[in-house]
Amino acid sequence: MPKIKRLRTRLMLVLIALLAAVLIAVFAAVLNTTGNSAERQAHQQLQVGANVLERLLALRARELANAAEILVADFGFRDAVASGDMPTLASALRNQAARIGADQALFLDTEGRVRVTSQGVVDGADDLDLQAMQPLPQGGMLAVLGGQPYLLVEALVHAPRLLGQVVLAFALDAELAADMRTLTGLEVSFITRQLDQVVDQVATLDDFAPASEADSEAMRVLAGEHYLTTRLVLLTEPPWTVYTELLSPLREALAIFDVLKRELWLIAVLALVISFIAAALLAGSLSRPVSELAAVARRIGSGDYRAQASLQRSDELGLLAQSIDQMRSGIAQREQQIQHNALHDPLTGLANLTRLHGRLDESLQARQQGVLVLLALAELDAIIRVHGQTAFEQAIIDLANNLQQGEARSELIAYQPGEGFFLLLEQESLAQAAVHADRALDLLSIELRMPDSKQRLTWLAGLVLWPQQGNSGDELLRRVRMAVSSARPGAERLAVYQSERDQAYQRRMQLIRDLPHAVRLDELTAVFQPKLCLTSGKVLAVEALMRWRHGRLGPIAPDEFIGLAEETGSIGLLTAWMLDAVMAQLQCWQAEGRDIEVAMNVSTRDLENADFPGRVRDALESYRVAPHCLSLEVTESALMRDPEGSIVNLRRLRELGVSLAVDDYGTGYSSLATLKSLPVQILKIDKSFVLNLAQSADDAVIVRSTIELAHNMKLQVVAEGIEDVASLNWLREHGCDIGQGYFISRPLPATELTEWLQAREAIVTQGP
Ligand code: G
Ligand code: G
Ligand code: MN
Repeated sequence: MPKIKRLRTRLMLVLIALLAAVLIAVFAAVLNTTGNSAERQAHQQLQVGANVLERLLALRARELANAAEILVADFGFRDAVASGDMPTLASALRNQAARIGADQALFLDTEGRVRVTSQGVVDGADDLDLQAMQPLPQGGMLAVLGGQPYLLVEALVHAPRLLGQVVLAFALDAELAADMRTLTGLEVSFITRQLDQVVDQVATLDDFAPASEADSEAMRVLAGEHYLTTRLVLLTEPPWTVYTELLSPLREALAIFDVLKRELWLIAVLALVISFIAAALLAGSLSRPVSELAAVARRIGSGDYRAQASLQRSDELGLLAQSIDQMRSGIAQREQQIQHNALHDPLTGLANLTRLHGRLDESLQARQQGVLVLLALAELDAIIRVHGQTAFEQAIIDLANNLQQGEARSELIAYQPGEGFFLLLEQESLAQAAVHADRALDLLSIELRMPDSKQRLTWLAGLVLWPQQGNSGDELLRRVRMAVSSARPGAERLAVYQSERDQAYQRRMQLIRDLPHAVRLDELTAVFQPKLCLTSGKVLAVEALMRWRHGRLGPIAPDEFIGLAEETGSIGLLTAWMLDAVMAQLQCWQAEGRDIEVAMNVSTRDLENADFPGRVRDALESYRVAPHCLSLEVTESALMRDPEGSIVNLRRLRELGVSLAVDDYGTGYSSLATLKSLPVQILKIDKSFVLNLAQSADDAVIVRSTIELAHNMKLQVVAEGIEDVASLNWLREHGCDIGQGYFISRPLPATELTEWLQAREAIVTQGP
């Protein structure tokens, strides 16, 4: 937000600063021109004033001159002069002076002495107190009389000879100054100086003080007022100077501009206020939609796609709003897609495991009950292998549609590649769900038609009930998988989860996980069980059997882990380990000079492996063990599973000189013909027939015929599982070649077995 605020204030500041600059410029220009024009006006006024003064003096001079001429032309006056009638002269002078407004009227005799003035007859004869005199260009003279300036005119009195002269004087006094002021509107002063001493001064201004003579500055300040001045010199006769100073007050000239200035100020203030408001509005109109858009963008960012950037504007901001709106709907669409993808299987469009998981958890939380069904294909790998992934996926899509149409009652149908379809049946009992699942199985069990083949798909169903059989989505999923893994094609195609299986399953999983590490962790050992030759009573052979002591679970029976190793492919590791252990033990016994045969068990996986015979040969060579000391036992069922496949390896093993035995004979359903075609020399009758031999007539029949049969096929017969002396004797009597069983000895670790053998040999050599 601070950015936006700055944009707004910046806009306003720029606009107002611009306006202020313009106003200042206008003000400066106006002040400048008004100042100039005021000065010019004042100047003109001064010029006019000066002219007026000159004219006034000229006019006065002419009036005085006329008055003087009239006076001296007057007969009576001349007569009075001639007769020396002074009182009459004085009265005539007074009358004339009064009539024309002269300040002085004088009569001077021919000697130039003052005899009569307008005030009266002068006693004696005074010289005129004239200090300076200079003719004026317009006529008349300017003179300083008694330290005061006067305008003088004279006229000679002839009667007919020159009798004297009349002088009229007009003072440049306050009265004249006041007249001038009225006429011109200027402040007027008359100054009389003797050198730089002001001898006389009159002025219309009270506070007037004359400037020094040198100071000819045009502008003066008097009593706080500005004046433009000009000086008009009337007389210069050193040491006397008379001049007039005219002052034109600028205030008046400027006063007419005051209104203009006031109006200008008003306009400026108004303009500033209006532009401030306008700028605020404009800035607001820019920044408001911007912050609106920013708010919308923020809401979109936080995942709220309902926020609509709807600015009804046709400018760039409107365009931006439109674009933001498009972006919003685009993002919303894509996010919806992503959300959909996250919760749905892309192939079928059904819910995926994540969604199913969520729904299960929800249902559990809501304390509801229901059944989860997993519908899995029985031979998934084989079908994909045979028909190809594409055809399989097409079939799955069709099946998904079938299910959706036929399974309207299911709350949720999910699909997980590699696993199958899940049905979530809420509020259903196990029995209802079973019916349901069965119908779904029928829907799914279609015939897969290929151009050259067709195959009916076999589906299995696993069911788990909640909340009784699990209280989390995870647990339910794990258990429904377990349930389906225990279902079998046919009557058992529907399996409900059972908890004991769960524990067994867990253990199986752990064993499968840990098997590959058993070798590295040194958890395997080999034990050896003697095989007794029933004719000679000697022990010339032993069977090596593997033992696994699991780090956490303790001893694990081979019946449990060998099968798992075969299923998961770890058997190769175990066989390799066993081969090593057997060879090392054989080498050991050879070194002791004990000539003994060791039989080890191999699985079908080993026989399927083309490298296996080579490995056996290498082991025999590297341990320098004679091949006839090694015997390999293969269970009958393993042999029968793929006789043709194993036969090549069996032949190669046989060619090495190793002897081969059919183990657990009687448990598989081997045909005599196949048995005959295999390169085996030994047949081991399964212990299930031997354990109860002495008691069971049936077993006796089987064992006896097996011995006969084997002998007919030139095979050596071994009976394992001899647990009592009766069985041993029975077998000896019926021609069995070799016996093996707890009665003779349990499987023993190598050292114990060696001791056992030594103890036995001691008895045999001593003789029974
Ligand atoms: O002796 P015991 O009950 O542990 O043997 C159980 C089964 O495990 C027997 O069928 C036996 O053949 C098999 N078995 C024991 N050791 C090995 C072995 O090293 N390799 C294979 N493949 N099977 C073995
Ligand atoms: O590989 P084969 O299935 O042959 O392995 C022999 C199995 O039989 C081994 O697990 C061994 O421990 C077991 N066994 C050997 N002798 C007897 C016996 O007398 N009684 C019983 N119950 N099992 C035996
Ligand atoms: Mn065996």
